[in-house]
Formats: sequence, C-alpha cells, structure tokens
Amino acid sequence: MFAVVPDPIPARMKGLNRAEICDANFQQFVREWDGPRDAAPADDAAILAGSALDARSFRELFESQLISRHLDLMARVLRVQNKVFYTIGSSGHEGNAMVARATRHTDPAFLHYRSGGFMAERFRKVPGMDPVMDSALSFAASADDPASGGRHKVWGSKPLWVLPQTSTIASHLPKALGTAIAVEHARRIGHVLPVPADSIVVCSFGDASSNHATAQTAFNAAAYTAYQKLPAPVLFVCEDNGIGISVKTPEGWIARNFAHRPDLDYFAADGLDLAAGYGDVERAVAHCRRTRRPTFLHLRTSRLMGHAGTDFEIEWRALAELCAVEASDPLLRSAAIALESGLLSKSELLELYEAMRVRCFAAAEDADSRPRLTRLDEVMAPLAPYSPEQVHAEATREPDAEARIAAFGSEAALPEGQPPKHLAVQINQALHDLFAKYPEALLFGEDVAQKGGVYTVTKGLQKTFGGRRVFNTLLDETTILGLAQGFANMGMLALPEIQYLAYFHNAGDQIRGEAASLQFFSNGQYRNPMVVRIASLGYQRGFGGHFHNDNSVAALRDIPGIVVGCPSRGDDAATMLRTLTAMAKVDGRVCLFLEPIALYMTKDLYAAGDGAWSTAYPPPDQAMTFGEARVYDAAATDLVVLTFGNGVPMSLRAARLIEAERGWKVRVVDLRWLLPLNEGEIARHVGECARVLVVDEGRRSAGVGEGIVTAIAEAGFGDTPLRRVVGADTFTPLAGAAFLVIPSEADIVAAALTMV
Ligand SMILES: Cc1ncc(C[n+]2csc(CCOP(=O)(O)OP(=O)(O)O)c2C)c(N)n1
Ligand SMILES: [Mg+2]
Repeated sequence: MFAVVPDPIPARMKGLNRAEICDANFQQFVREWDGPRDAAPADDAAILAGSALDARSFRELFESQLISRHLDLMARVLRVQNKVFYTIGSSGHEGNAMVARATRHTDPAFLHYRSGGFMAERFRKVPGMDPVMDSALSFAASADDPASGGRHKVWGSKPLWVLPQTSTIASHLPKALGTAIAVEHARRIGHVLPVPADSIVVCSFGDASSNHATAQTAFNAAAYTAYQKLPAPVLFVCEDNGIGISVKTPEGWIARNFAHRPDLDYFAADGLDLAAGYGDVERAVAHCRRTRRPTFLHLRTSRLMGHAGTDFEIEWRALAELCAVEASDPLLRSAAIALESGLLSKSELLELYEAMRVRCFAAAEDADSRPRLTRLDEVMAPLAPYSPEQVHAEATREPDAEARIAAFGSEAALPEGQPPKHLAVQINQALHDLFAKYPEALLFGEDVAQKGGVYTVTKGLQKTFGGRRVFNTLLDETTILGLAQGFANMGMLALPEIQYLAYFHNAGDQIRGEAASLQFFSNGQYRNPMVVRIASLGYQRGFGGHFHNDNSVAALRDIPGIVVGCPSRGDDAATMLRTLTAMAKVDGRVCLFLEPIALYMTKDLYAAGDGAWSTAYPPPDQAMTFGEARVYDAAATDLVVLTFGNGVPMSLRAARLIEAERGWKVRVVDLRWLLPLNEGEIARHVGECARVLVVDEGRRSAGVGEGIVTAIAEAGFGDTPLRRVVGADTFTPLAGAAFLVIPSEADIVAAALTMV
C-alpha cells in the first residue's frame, strides 16, 4: 500500500470512472508528498539505499511505466470517440517493465495482455523505435500497425522478438516452452538459430490463468523436461494481481501452488516497487539463463481500472476495497521513489506526467488519421499465402543422392526400385526421403520412436536419423503441438504426430487459436510452418470404438488458414507429403495430413490378392499439385462420385456394381484436399456428368460432404440429380456395430440406384 486510503473516503474517490480517479490520485499524491528527500543520486548509483536498481535504470523504467499508463488512460478516453478499439489495460502491471529490462530483445517473448510496461521498456533495446506511436497504431487498429497490420490489438513486434498473442488464456504457454526447448535443441542437430544460443524465452500470464489446463500442462512438461536434466530455459512470469475478471484468487494460492514444485524454480519479486523488485527480477532472469532450467517468477501486481473499459468494478466491488487496490498503484510508489531519492522534484514529476499524456494523445490522434483495413482481401492477405511456382519447385527438389542412399541403406534399396507398396510403407518411405532432404526436420509424438508409432508408420526413422531428430514426447497433445510451434519459431521443420484424430481435438486450440493464427495476427511477420500427421478416420476391423475411429473432419474445416490433405493410397501420400512440406517451408503454412488408418495395410482393391491398392513409389522429383484431385475413369459421364479417404476404394468397388446394374459409366473423384476444398474442380466434374453422388465417411452434420454439396449448388448445378452418402450423427460404437454408422459399399450402390 503506497497511499493511505482516507477514512471516510472523500466524494472524489467514489466516482464511476476509475481511470479518472487513478489519474487524479497520482497528481494528488505528488502534490501532497511531504516525505524526506535525498540529494539526487548519480546515474550509476543505487536509486535508494540497498536497492539493486541504479538511478539511470529507474529513470528509464519509470518512463516505461508512464508510457504504459498514459496509453491506458488515452484508450479509455478515445474508445468512446471510436478512435481506439481496445481497453484491456496494463495499469497496475507496469512493473513488468523490469522483466523487459533484465532480459534481451532477442529473448523471444510471449506476453500477457497487460504488457504495456514490458513493451515500452523492450523498445529501448533497439534504437529508433517509438513505443508510443507503435502502440497507438495498434490501439487504433490502423493498417499501419507494425504488429498486426491493424488486425488486432496485440503486443507483438518482429524486431523485438515479441510473438503476437491472442487473449485465449494460457494458450501461449506450451509454445513458449516449445520455443525454449527448441533454442537448446538446435545445437544438437546443428541448426543455426535466429537468436543467440543462450537466449531464454519469456512467457507472462495472470494469476487466474495459471490454473488453466493449458498452463498446467506447460508447467508439467517443463518440469518433466528439467527432471530429466534436459534444458528448458523458459521464464514463466505470473503477474499476480489477485483476481481474474471478478473472481479472486485465494490469498497465497500462487505461492502455495508454485513455490515448492519440483523442477520449476520459484522466484518472487515485488512488481509494485521498482526499487525493491528489480534485484529479484534480475536474479530470476540470471538463474534461467545460466541454469537453462524452467523458472517461475511470481510478480506481485495489482489491477487498476477494472478488467477492461467495460468492467465497472464499482458496481460489484466494495468501495473501500477498490480504493485500497488503487492505493497500491505502482506508479504512486515510483513517484515516491523519484521524490524520495531526489531524482525529480514535484513539479518536474508532474511535468513529466503531463508531457507523457500529451505524447500519447498526439500519437493516438495521428494513428486515428492513418488508414484502416477496408477490404476483405487486405484483411485476409497474410492468412494463407500460397506461392504455386516456389512450392512446386521446392516439392520436386530432390534430396541429395548420397543422403538418400544413406537414408534407405543402399542404392538397391531406394524405394522407387521396389515393387508396389501399400500406404503405411509409402508414408514411411516418404518420411525417410523428407528427412534426407531437410536436416532440420524433426518428428515427434507418442510412441513414434523405437516402436515406430501404433501402426509402425515411423518405424526405422529413429534408428536411421537418431534420437535427436525422431523422439517420443510425454503423453500430451497440447505439449506436442506446443513443441511443434516452438521448433517452427526457431526455424526447424516440425513434423509432429498425433496418435489419433480424436486426440487432436483434445488439443485443437493449439492449432485453431495459436498456430493457424500466427501469420494473420503478425501480418505475415512470424510463421510456424509444420506438417501434423494424424492417424485418422474409421473402418478399422477388429480395433474399434469411437476414439480410434474418429471421423470428425468437420472440426478442422472451419479453422482459417490451415491446409488439410487426406491421401487414400501410398503414392498419393508420398507426393502429397512433399507438397505439404513445401507449403510449410515456402509459405509458412500449417498443414494437417490425415492418414486413413484402415487403408494403411490395404493392398488389394477388388479381390484378395489383386494388389490393385498397392502403388509404385513416386521418385522424389514428383509432387502433387495443391488442390488437385485424382480422377478414376475421367471419360465416364453417367455418374460422378465425389469422395476421399476410405470412400475412394469403396466407391471404386461400388462403381463396378452400379455399372453392372444400370450400365452407367462411373467417374470416381478422390478429392484428396479437404481444406480448402477445390470448388472449381468439384464444379467441373459435376458439369461434365449427368448425376452426382457425394460419399463422405464423416458425420452428416458439418462434414466435408456439406462443403461439396454447397460448392455444387453455388456453381449452379442445383438441378443435377444428387445423393449424399454420409455417416450418421453419432459416436462410433465398438465391434461390428461400428459399420452401422458409417457408409458402406452397399449404401453407395443403393443411393446410386435411387437416381434416374
Ligand atoms: C480459455 C479462456 N477462458 C476464459 C477467458 C476469459 N477471460 C479473459 S481474461 C480472464 C481472467 C484472467 O485473469 P488473470 O489470469 O488473473 O489475468 P488478469 O486479467 O487478472 O491480468 C478470463 C476468464 C479467456 N480469455 N480464455
Ligand atoms: Mg489476475
């Protein structure tokens, strides 16, 4: 408590607008200050006796605090004039500037939304940058905003290594940990990092957020790493203001929960008092950098002016309590330090305060006059870049011949010289090829290493390429996808495996909210390229149940910006993997590769032993064009079946029966690319054929089939006879009953025969 709450509380402090009250409190506090004053310290002398902070550092930190505070005050005023579009502020958290001062601008940072002080301080580290103007542009959602190009108010900066963060609570902790692990992992595979090798990763969040499952899994994974004596130099900064929106964190809970966690080294610092707190912040940072261990910095803060501009605390919180929080304002403490140390006089202090107000308002008015995003194509420009020529060139670029021979064991063992093979083998071979091509490729997930995955698809990779490039993770999909983002942030090629599609959904926010959004919210400045392999879909015989036969492609279909590919045979898998990897490398795309489990071992198509679903391995100079379908019997025009995955071999078999029954020539189109759907290709086939059948093994609602039908209708083919064969809107049961809920060959034939 830096100011005493007057009793009784004067009328001025009962006001509705707490921003105005904090503002007035500061001025009154300075005017009424009558404490002792020292002679001003030299720049490099301690600001106060016993403090680890020198006078120059204090002066700069205090200025960073003032920048942050006046940006908040400005936002509250200009929001109502529609000049600013964001009012979640940093007031009470300005002490986080100390963390920025004690770290480097090349220490990657993933920040809490109350990081105005941190940002203002980090801006000092690169000459010529203006924290006030840059922040004002972001508050104003101007297209000139250097962080996100006006897409969102984020704390982000390319030159300052602040990766922009959306405000899904705790969702950034796994990728922060992943980035810290990646900083250390680079050395082990000879990868050149974009930041110094002794960098640490800063990750801040609130006290309430620390309870989130995503946060807890990151703490656990960090400790799990450190327990094995593996480095994970992440500095978790918990900015504890004692509350989350309106729910108080139980007094003492953060210390209780974190002070004694094994392998998460706990430090506490007073974020409300620069003179007292700085030494502790420095110690935590130095510990993290030196020991490379996950470090937890518990930073005391307070929350002023409500959760956001829309939060009228006075309506739900006792006035005395509110005034007590406001009395703990860290700027009052900084003012006291400045006065007590003799660094500033009262009038100098008030002048400084007012000058910063003027600067922030001027910047905001300037920002308001700058262009905003006014066209959809501008908004979406960084979301899903695609450079067809470069992708093609990259996808067909052959790996070094020697590296291939080493990967496959001998020239004679090169897969293109082998007899036709099924899907699982060819994915395995394609992965060997990708590893030969990209020394920075890493494959990781549950059981992928020695065992080679549940279906042995990655078998032999670890043996060939070593445990540094192919490794098991702990059992947590959120961490797997956080690691993928971390490796990608540090320039490596992440090939995470998710054991089953159901378990992707378990951690989907890491892709939906985080990885897929990075290029969008950073205006294309940051990217986290990856190819996520996921064992997917139903139709497994003798191994079933819902979770091993998950067919919810629907849950992926509305994730903006990602690419979802699903091959149905081995050669397509190889060429598609090359294209996805090239899209990741060239355009930074986040790609999902759905592997139909039930087709992994399928060798035959029409009859046992016909080998018709085994294919020759495409040499490494071949790749699939993004969006291109595979068409079976392109000359057929009586009926077209639009399908993917397990639907492809089923439809091919059904086609024979339909032809026998009706005499129709049937065209089967394997769409292969499920997101985005190639609507032009769909329309072309429908336009050329008399009837259309959509076979979608996913559920009826929201599945790929709905997208196909919409594309057909929108292309103007609403009159073409159409049937849809889809899964039921149910969970998948065990054993034979599983086949009741998904389309069968008989269903496909029956649907076709209902058409005239
Ligand atoms: C996953 C998720 N759940 C809920 C929210 C809504 N929400 C936004 S901020 C917040 C409280 C966070 O409190 P704390 O972590 O203590 O941070 P503070 O705002 O106090 O700095 C909540 C519940 C969210 N953004 N994300
Ligand atoms: Mg809080």
